[in-house]
Amino acid sequence: LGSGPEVAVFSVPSYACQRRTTLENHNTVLTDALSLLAENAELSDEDGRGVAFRRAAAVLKALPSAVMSISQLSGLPCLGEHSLRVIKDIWENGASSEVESTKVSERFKALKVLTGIFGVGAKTADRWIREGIHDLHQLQNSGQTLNRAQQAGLQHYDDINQPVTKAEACAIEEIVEKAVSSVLPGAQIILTGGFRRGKQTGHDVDFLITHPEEGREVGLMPKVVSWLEAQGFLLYQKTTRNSYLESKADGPGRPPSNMDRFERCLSIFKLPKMEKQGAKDSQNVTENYRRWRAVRVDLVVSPISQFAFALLGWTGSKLFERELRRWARYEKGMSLSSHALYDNNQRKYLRASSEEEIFAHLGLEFIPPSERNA
Ligand code: DCP
Ligand code: MG
Repeated sequence: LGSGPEVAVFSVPSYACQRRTTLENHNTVLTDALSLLAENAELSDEDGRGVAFRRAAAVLKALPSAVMSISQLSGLPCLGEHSLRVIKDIWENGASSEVESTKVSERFKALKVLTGIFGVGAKTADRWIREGIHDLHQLQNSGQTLNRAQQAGLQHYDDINQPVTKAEACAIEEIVEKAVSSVLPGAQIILTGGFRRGKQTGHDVDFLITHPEEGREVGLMPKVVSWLEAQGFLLYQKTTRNSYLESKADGPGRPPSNMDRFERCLSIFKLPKMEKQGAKDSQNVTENYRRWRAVRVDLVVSPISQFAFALLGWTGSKLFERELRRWARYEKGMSLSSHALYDNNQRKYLRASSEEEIFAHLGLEFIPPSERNA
């Protein structure tokens, strides 16, 4: 690795929402390392450190080529002392000792396994680990009471931890489309999340549902869920109702949290296996042979007046969303959520019927979904 002045110095703006980040990543060794440390921090209730590592990884993801020397990094934003130390370690020794020791640590491995259960977050996993539970076997023998989500999560653990393919996402889209058009003709659905950003796999499938006439979407979710249930497509579902209007009592521009308040259905789908997969599986041990597999699916219903905000908020990536909100607040004095954009200076909500308009309100160049992979 050279360090001569002949190597171009990279320059990127500091907010991820000011940058174009495609899925083409020229620095995967470095970003994988930083992402693992971010994940470990997030699982350890150290969100601040987690975001710092995520931001550092995102800067490297946005570079047009592989980093060849430390001098190229000098002008880059978001690379703190800790992240730089990790990068240097990888350069000098081929690997980061911190990353390698994290990977093999019992605590990290246990946190990964336990939070791999749908319905189990970092807090629950941490409590179980303190009680001596490190894996699924120990959990099952522990006598811990599991809620309905966790029971379903445990039951379908292997399926849910196997990445969802684009083909499976499309198959589910067809099913949901049929459900939605059966219960409310004219209603529209759109695939959001990672698949909208062009990813070929994901941990779940995210959909946004709306109707072009405001108000017609009210009561839609229970009908969609009933249709899916009657057709045998749901292994688990939990619907939470819309609570956005209630939250307005909290005052404009001060959302109680980053969580949005749409009517939302967290579900586990029973997806009939597709031809190719069925064929592959039939060679496996017969007791594992099933004609379906479990897939995590999120459904969200939005009124058309909030649709652009919901679409922007549900397309991700998570860091891109976080950066949009940070940009809005600190650079523009605005509050952005998946429901609305509030201008604290003008003391009014700014309407938008497309993502393009929201970027324009925020004074940002429009970044298409495929370039929001920060
Ligand atoms: N999101 C949100 N509020 C939530 C959950 C998610 O605003 N309570 C947003 C941020 C995510 C997007 O929705 O970018 C989709 O969430 P996922 O966790 O499914 O993330 P991805 O789809 O980007 O990743 P994956 O491909 O792993 O599913
Ligand atoms: Mg997703």
